[in-house]
Amino acid sequence: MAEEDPQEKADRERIFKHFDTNGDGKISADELGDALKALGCVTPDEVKFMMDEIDTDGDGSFLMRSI
Ligand SMILES: [Ca+2]
Repeated sequence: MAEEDPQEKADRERIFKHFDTNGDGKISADELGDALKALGCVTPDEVKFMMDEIDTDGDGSFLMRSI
C-alpha cells in the first residue's frame, strides 16, 4: 500500500468535518443531504442514491474511513 499524501488526508478530513456538522465522526444522510442541498446541486432522491452507494453497512451514516 502506497504512502498517503498528508495533504490529501488533511483535505479529506477538512471536507469530512464540513459535512459532519454535529461532530460525531459519522456523516448521516441528513448531514450529507443538508451539505449537498446547500450547494444547490442535488435533489433528495440524489442524496438517497448517494447514501445507498456509500453507506455499505446500511446504518444510515458513514464513517471517515468509508471515504
Ligand atoms: Ca454527524
